[in-house]
Amino acid sequence: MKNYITTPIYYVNGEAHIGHAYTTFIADTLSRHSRLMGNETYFLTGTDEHGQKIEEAAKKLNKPTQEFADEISATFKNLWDEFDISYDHFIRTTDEDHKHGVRVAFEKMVANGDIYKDFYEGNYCVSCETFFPESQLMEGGCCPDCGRATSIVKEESYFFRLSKYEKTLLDYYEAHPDFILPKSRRNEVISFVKGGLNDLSVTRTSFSWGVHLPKSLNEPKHVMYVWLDALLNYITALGYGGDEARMQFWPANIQLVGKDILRFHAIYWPAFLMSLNLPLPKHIAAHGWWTRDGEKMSKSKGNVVDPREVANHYGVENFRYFMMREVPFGQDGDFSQRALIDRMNSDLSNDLGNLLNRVIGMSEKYSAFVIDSSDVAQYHTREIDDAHTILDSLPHYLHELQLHRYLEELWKIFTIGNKAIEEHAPWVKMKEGRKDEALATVALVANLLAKASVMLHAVMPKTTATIADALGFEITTQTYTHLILTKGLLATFTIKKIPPLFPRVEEPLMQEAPKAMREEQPLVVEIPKMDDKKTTTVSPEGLITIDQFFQTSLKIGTVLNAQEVPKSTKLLKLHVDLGEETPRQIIAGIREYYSAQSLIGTQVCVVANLKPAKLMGMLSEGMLLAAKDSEGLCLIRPSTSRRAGSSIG
Ligand code: ME8
Repeated sequence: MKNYITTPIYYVNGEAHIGHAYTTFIADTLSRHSRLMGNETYFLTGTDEHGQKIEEAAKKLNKPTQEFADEISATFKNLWDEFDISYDHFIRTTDEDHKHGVRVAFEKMVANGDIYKDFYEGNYCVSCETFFPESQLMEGGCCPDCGRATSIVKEESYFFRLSKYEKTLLDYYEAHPDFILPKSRRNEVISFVKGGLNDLSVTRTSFSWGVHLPKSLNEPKHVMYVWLDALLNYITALGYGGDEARMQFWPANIQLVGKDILRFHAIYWPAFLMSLNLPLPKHIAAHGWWTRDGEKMSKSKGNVVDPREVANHYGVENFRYFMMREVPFGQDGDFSQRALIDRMNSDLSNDLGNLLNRVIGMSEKYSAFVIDSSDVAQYHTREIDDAHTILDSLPHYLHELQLHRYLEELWKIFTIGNKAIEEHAPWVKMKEGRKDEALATVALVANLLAKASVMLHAVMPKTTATIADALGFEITTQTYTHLILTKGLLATFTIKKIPPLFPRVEEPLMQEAPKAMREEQPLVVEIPKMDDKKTTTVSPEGLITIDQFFQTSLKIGTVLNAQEVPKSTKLLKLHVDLGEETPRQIIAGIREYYSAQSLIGTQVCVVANLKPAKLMGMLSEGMLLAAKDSEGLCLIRPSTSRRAGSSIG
């Protein structure tokens, strides 16, 4: 099966906030799940770069518009790359092949008789790039969507015959009850269309930052209305109007949007597609808003939460889990660190983390890290059956995009596991000499963890890969088929001991003040300096020999404890296990990037043979390896956990 999944393309009038991250996380989750099931999947995201709003934002900064768009578009792409978003294509509406595709579509609409020329006069909101009829304006002529002042615009314009599609659209909604998800949003679209559709002005002459009309029309003053240009990205990304090989992914399966732009996607977009004789997407799915103190978060209001900051402090996958688990799809949610911490401590640390630790611990004690599933069927069919009743119900929630329910149900698998351990108390059975029974319970729980990890994989890809690695298997389409579809067990597990995956978080880790209000401080990483006199000679080309390299002892360390250094904004005091008798004390200048709490239990790379130095009166017995660029600093860590003291090189 082919599965095409899209996010909106985001405006480049400011950097991404957690609202954008939310849509993108959901699309990434659906795409990863689809791939895991073996479907041919295409996941599209990108940036929307034309229109008066962008032109004005660039002007304010005295920058050429293209340069401004390049910069902001790159911040979105970099963030998604940093978050490991598995998009197949990142489209920009300033891409030449997109502009070409838009012109081809426009010509086709003209040829179909759906476009005509006239004059437009109306109240235009630049921020929303939308005309509003007088009747919809708020007091003082303000925009009903964003509350800003609108201005009267009269200009020559081409129009799209939206009114012609009124009845066809209503018939379509009727015949496809799950075209708009959640279903609760369907009525609002239907009543809007029933209220009557005016033809849509689809070109502008008042500014020039947009796709120019096809040469055949000889209208150099006109540029395309930004929403026509933007919506068409979903097909130009597949090569529409050019190399159309990827058009086989059309129609899209799920087009995710925020509720703010549902009207554009559920009314204009289908009408454009009908005009182009293309099939409509299967679902337009609109989620709610993330608010801050009850207000919609938006770039223009400046009340945004920075997703990178949340991810740096709490971990991107914990953050992702939280967003999907906390708020029912379609409803609004208020972002709070407290709610995130509660989810991490109760769901991740208590339910999932503890269960994993218990399996690892018991396998170490009772069976030298090897778990055999041979006796599970004899002692635990009930638990396995219960788990499969839950697993069987999951596709339904995914189909309805009820991700919070999906996760809520999935978590019941951990409850079954934790309960089995309490009820069957393997440690008692071991004492009583009933080793087979004890080991069967451990194997039951290992299998439950394996099954649940497979189903959690799309939400927390790296975390579940680490869990699978600790249990000695890999999450693939084959293991999905075996563990979930054919309800199989893994015959044996060879367990790896790993540090706790979800250390508890006690206090909020981020400062509450919005980003813009915080004092920017330059980073000075205070690290012990090499003793100059001891530095070995380096060749004129700056090359060193392998022996010189090996004079540096690099080791993996596990952070046992971490604290803020009083009176320092930059330093953290860590105690790091390097596999030696006593842990090392290391003073690191990383406080602006990492909270003390988030480091405990994690692994770092340490320069272990530096001459100890004193920082703010405290002895530092090593240095952490980190990478730093204009975006910030990140610690270098092993990709899977290693024994403390393992040498690097
Ligand atoms: O509308 N809560 O771009 P945009 C949840 N370029 N999601 C939010 C959000 C919030 N507070 N704020 C934004 C545009 N979003 C057009 C789209 S598509 C052809 C053109 C998410 O940068 C949500 O998905 O304003 C919303 O629909 C989208 O970002 C709007 O991003």
